[in-house]
Order: sequence, then C-alpha cells, then structure tokens
Amino acid sequence: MDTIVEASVLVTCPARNFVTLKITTADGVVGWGDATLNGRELAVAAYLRDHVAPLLIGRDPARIEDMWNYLFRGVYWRRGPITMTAVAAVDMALWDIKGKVAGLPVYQLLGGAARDGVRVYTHASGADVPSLLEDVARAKERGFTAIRAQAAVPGVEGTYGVKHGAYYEPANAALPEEQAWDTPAYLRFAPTYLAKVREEFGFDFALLHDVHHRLTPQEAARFGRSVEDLDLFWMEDPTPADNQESFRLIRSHTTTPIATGEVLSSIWDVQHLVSEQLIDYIRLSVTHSGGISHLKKVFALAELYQVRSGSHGPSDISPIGQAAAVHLDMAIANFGIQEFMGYPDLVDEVFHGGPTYADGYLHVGEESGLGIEYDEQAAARFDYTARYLPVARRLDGSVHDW
Ligand code: GCO
Ligand code: MG
Repeated sequence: MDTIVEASVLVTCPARNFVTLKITTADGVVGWGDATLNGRELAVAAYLRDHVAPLLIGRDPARIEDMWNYLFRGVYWRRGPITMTAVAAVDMALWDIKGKVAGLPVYQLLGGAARDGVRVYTHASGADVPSLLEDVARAKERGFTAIRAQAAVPGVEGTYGVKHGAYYEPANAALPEEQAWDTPAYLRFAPTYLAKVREEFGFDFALLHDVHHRLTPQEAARFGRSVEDLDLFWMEDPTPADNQESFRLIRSHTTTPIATGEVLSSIWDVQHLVSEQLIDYIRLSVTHSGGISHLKKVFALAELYQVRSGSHGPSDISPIGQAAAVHLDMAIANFGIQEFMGYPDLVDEVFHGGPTYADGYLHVGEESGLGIEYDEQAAARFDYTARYLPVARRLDGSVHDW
C-alpha cells in the first residue's frame, strides 16, 4: 500500500490570493488540491495545516471516499465553507493522485466523457451601457455562446460584477470597502440594459445575469417576470438561499430560470431547493463543496429533479479547482453550463496546464490526474496580500447582503 508522507499548504498571490494543498505519497506521486476561499484564505490554510495535514500522514491515498467521511463525519464539527473547502482540497488532491497512479485523466475515473466539451459562460460588464455592449461584442468575438451581462447602476458607485480594467476582482481592498446599494434604482435599470443587449445582439446566444443576493423574493419575482421576453438563460442568486423555501414565491410568479448556490457548500444546503424543484441550476463548486466526491452526489441528487449544474467559476477559484470542475462537468449527465471568468496573466506563471478554451467550450486533455501542476518556485515570489470583498449598505446606511 502506498501512503501519504507529506501534506503541505501553499499560499501565493499572483495578482490574487490562492491556497493550494500539496499531498505527496511514499511512491513520490504528488496531488494538488485547491483550498481558496476569497477573503478567508488564511482560515482554510490554518484549518488544513493545523488540523488536517497531521491526520493524513500514513494514510492510504487510494481510499478517497473513506478519507472524505473521516474528515467530514470523523471530526464532529461539519459543514460550512471553511470545513468544506478544506475537505475539498484533500479530495481533489487524492483524485489527482488516483489519476496519476492509474495513468488516466480524472474524468475517465468518474465514468468517462458524457459530452465532447464543457460549455462555458464568460462575463461582460460596463460602467455604463455603451461599454457593456462593447464588452459583449468582445466576448462574442472570442467565441463565447453564453455571456453574463452586468452594468453599473447609475448613481450606485461600485456596483458588483463590473470590471475595472481587464479583470473583475471584487476582493479589492486590504479592509472591506463599503459600497452603496439602491434596490429600486437597480430594479428600474437592469431590465433596460438587458433589453439593449438583446436589441443589439439578438437572441442566438445565452444571456445570463447575476442578481447577487440583492432582492427579496417578491422583488425577485417582479424582476424575473419583467425580463421574461428577454429569454435569460438564468437569473442568478435572486435572493439569499439561507431560507430555501423563499424560492417558492419567486418560482410561482416567473418562468425566468433560476440559478443559485455559489455560497453554499453541502448537499443538505440545497436538498429542499432541488427536491422541490425551486431552481433550475445549482451553482456549488468543487472547491467550496467538499470536492469532486461530494459535488458528484449533489449533481446526482439534482439529476432526479431535472436541475442542472452551473458551477461557480470565478477567478477566486484557482486553476486547480477549475480543472477539477471541468473533469466533473465532462462526466455527469445533467451538466448545464460552467462559469469561466479567466485569470490575470500572472496566474499562468504559477499554474501550468489545465483545460484549454476553444469556441465557447473548455476541454480537458489526456494527461493523467487533473492535468495541472503548481510551480512552487514561481509561487514563492508572490506573498499573501490581504484582500477583502466589499460590504454593501443601503442608502440609509444599513447593511445589505453583498
Ligand atoms: C460569480 C460570483 C463572483 C463572486 C465572488 C466572490 O457569479 O462569479 O458572484 O463574482 O462575487 O466569487 O468571491
Ligand atoms: Mg454569482
């Protein structure tokens, strides 16, 4: 039996922070796992380094399901984003090792290709409507067949989802920036620019929009109804999913498809949403939801209810997490779409390999394991830099969901 001889936690910041778990076996096989949780990176790093890594030494890397249960059930304290991101990193690294030992890409171990490629959506945004339209045109030129459109609400400085420069990076300050939020202004404005995108570019591509937890169920119902003619692929996170039942009200008033789940991390967080068919797409990511082993079960549950996958894939999930996502996307029956935001150029210096993009799709290669390697020497040049997501306040100064 091969055994785990080393587990180390690596933190780097090539333009943004990433946490990576490296597991090495006695046979010299190395597996990589993504443990990045935006703005809470060091909490996961400490959880892994202080509480998980010592438990891994001497264990059999081949027993992935047993390891998952050991780390989830065995520790008594369970669920939550920090725990589930730490468990995910171990799980991903063990799948990487299993693939490398077998000489097969991970998607083959998950059942093989259920499709030829993984359809992705990218982001288009603008500080005003003309610049949003230019950005949509750029995304179309790059071959994307699915585009998320966001524009800054006039008078609402720092609207979420809008790029400053080439990349959208919301974790932008050493202490959280405070941003104003005005729901009525958003509700008046957003349907008008989504309509302009359709007027300009037609209907032969998927148009997505992220509401980012900004509405009440009743407001979301109104919003969804007001954009029905625009044929959105989805409206994302129309309201927080803390109370899963609140989606029923939205559902009963609009046929605009609903996606949610990027801040959720376990099958129990989505059980009601899925089994009551209150949503259409489930957005849990491999990185934040217990890894490939757990997310595969979430998608299998969703398959029973015709809910499809639509995994979160922002730049705050590392290229290792993104690679793991694409392997899983390749192998499941109820794949919907994968978010693919891309990364700042410096990120390529640390992460080598990974899925390749062509004509609106991501493709994994035939390398064994996850097909991506972490360059420790390059990573060591970039020190962790504190970066926090903003906080939203309504016009009266009270805190709103960001
Ligand atoms: C998305 C998301 C992100 C989040 C970010 C927070 O749909 O891609 O909403 O942009 O805001 O992942 O860390
Ligand atoms: Mg989102």
